[in-house]
Amino acid sequence: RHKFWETQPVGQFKDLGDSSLPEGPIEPPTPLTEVKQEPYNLPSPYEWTTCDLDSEDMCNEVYLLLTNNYVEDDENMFRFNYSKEFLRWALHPPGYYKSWHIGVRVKTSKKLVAFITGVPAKIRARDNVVIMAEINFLCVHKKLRSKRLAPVMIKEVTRRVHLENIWQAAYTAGVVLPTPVSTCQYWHRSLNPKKLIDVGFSRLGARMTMSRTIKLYKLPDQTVTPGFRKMELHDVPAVTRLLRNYLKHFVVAPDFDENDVEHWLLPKEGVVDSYLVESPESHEITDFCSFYTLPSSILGNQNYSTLKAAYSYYNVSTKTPWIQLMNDALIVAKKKDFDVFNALDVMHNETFLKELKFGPGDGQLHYYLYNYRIKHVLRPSELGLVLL
Ligand code: MYA
Ligand code: JJ1
Repeated sequence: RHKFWETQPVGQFKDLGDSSLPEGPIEPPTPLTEVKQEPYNLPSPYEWTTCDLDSEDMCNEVYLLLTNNYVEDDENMFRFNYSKEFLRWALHPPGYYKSWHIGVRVKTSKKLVAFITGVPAKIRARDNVVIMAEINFLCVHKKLRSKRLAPVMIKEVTRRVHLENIWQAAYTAGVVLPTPVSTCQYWHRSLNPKKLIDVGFSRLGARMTMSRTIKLYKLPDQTVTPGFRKMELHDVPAVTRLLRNYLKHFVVAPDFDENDVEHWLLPKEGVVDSYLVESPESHEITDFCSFYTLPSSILGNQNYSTLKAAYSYYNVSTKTPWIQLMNDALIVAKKKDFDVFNALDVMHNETFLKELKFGPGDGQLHYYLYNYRIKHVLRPSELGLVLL
């Protein structure tokens, strides 16, 4: 069934019920001298390249490969369209390794035809903080699919991660592989229902007209929570404390320090937006919400080429009720002209999704760990991790 994944240190389907297997690393680290020193062999027309996203030309090549060949929905109507600024941000966190940004070129033409990346992250699994690689942006050009390039790319990124003495990884995928730590559902909140219906992202509900639908999804022009404002650089220590306390509730979650929070959560125009609630009396930071910008190309529509989507990122409520906090997030997203606000059913998101008129999508997201066993499949609400 899974000729490649059966050979890898990941939870296997046959072991799913077996609670005698211990939680933690599946195999021990090997001495660094035993890590293969040369890259894996690619089929002879292709060669490895390390992608420097600081180079405008390289970043453009990666951007175009992903724009034309990355993840689509099950009916091939939409394709993720990560911006260049987003890719630079996603791949340059504190302590990143350039060697983990891996491309494949055609030797003769030098055309970039495949890509995979890792970035380092500290991730807590129950009581253990583990340095891991977060693997993302695995992409093989449409014309080179089903040639078993993906397993070679995964082995090569694994080798380069091992060379940094890191032995675990976290990743997500829309497909089922051996074996999910958790399976999450995408939910969608219409902000621009007319456009969403026109492009086939959503449908007019039964017994609904367009004008009733537009009214249903209307939002106030201004946020309602006193002290709700954009996050600023001086908020990093307070946001880090708030977020660290919140993420303790989950079985798997990032272990963010102030440098991580500055990188991942300080607002970056067109990439990531973060808001917080500062108590007007005590000036305490009591609540936080954030979302990232990930448009999708609309494939084959006469009138529209891009769907502007905001994706819920990390949110914390201690004083402001969840529903009010996230309704304010919807209000700012609407003001910024997003068409839809997407969220997974991770963390405490279930407490606001239905009430705020999110509806379940047709997509799921499976979470995986490499070389780390979690004893039982987790409920999405036990996950405190959002990958980009
Ligand atoms: S998820 C996003 C993945 N990208 C896309 O969906 C974009 C569109 N699709 C493509 O570009 C291709 O279809 C891809 C596969 C590249 C996905 N994750 O080369 P093949 C297995 C892992 O003939 P292709 C993301 O970026 C498949 O089960 N494995 O297939 C996270 C089969 O193995 P097996 C996948 O279609 C990535 C083999 O590949 C995925 O031409 C995390 C077939 O290879 C997938 N999404 O190319 C990667 N899809 O026979 C793992 C298919 O065993 C990281 N396959 O079933 C692991 C940790 C590594 C670091 C460890 C450090 C310690
Ligand atoms: O966006 C997704 N689905 C949309 C569009 C469906 C178009 C036809 N297939 C969807 N729309 C319904 C919205 C509606 C709004 C009003 C309320 C009710 C709901 O369901 C889906 C997620 O649902 N997205 C995808 O399928 C994209 C791929 C997801 C897997 C991602 C893998 C990520 C790789 C990570 O590194």
